[in-house]
Amino acid sequence: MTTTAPAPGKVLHTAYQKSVAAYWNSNRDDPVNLRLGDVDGLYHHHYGIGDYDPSVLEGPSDTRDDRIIKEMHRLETTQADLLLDHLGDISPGDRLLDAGSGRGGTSLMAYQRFGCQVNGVTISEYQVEFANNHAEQWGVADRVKFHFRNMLDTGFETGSCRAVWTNETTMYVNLFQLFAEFSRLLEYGGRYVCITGCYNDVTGGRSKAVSRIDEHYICNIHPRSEYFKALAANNLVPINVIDLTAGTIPYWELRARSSVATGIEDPFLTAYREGSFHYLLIAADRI
Ligand code: GPP
Ligand code: MG
Repeated sequence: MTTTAPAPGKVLHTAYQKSVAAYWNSNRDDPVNLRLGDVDGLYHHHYGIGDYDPSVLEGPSDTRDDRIIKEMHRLETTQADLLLDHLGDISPGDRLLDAGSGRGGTSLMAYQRFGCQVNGVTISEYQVEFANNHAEQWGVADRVKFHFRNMLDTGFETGSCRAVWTNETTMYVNLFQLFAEFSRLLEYGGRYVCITGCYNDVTGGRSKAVSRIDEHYICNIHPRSEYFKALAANNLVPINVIDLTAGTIPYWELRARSSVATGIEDPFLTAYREGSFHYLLIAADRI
C-alpha cells in the first residue's frame, strides 16, 4: 500500500490525544487483558458477547479462576468474530484497516480468516510494539502490520481499503473527522464496521454510570444519534445495525465475579440495565 507515514512527532495533534496515548502506553500490567490473551495468544481490548457457561463457576475451586478467564476470553473472541462476519466478501488481495488496533487481537483474527493484508493503527507506541512482536511470533508479520499513526489522519492511500473497522475505539475521537478519513480510505462499495458503546438519546443526556465509564478510560462516549449523523455526512450508508446490549450483559456479570475485575463492571451493568447506554454493531457501505 502506498502510504505517507506521518513523522513520529506529528502523530498526536492535541493535548487530549497525548493524554490518551499516555494512558494506553502506561497500561501494561492489566491482567484483565493479559491473562485472557495468554489463553491462546489473541490479546483483545474489547468486551465479550454471548451467554457464559454457568458450569465455569462450579467445580473444583483451585481451577475456578482459570475456567472463568478462559470463558471471558471465549466471549471476547466471539465478539471479534461477529465483527468480522460483517465485513462482507473479503479476498486475499484486499486490504483492511483496524483503526485503534490495541494489542492486535482482532487484526490477527482477520488475517486468519481472510488471508489478506491487515494494517492496524494506534497512538500507543507500546501497543504498536506489542502487536508487531506478536505478529512476528505468529509468523505473519509480512501481512499484518501495526503502525504508530492517528486514525484521524492515517496517511494511507485514498481508496486503498476494502474494509475498515473500529472495535470500541470511536469514543476517543470526533466522529465527523473519523468517518471523513474512513470515507477517504474506503473504495466505492467498501464496508465500515463499528462496535461501540453509545449513550441513549431517548433517556436524555449522559447518565452518571456513563460518565463513570468515560472517566475510567479517559474517553467521551457519544450519543447514538451522532453515529448516524456522522455516517450520513460522509457517504457511509448503514446496512446493518445490531443492538448487542442484551448479549454483552452476561460477559459483565461473569467479569464482576472474576479475579480480574477492575471496578468498572458495576457502571457498565447499571448503564446497560437502566437503558442509558447501548452496545451496538453498525455496518455501513461507502457510496
Ligand atoms: C477497551 O477495552 C475499552 C475502551 C476503549 C473503553 C470504552 C468502551 C466502551 C464500549 C465504552 P479494554 O479491554 O482495554 O478494557 P478493560 O481493560 O477494562 O478490559
Ligand atoms: Mg479487556
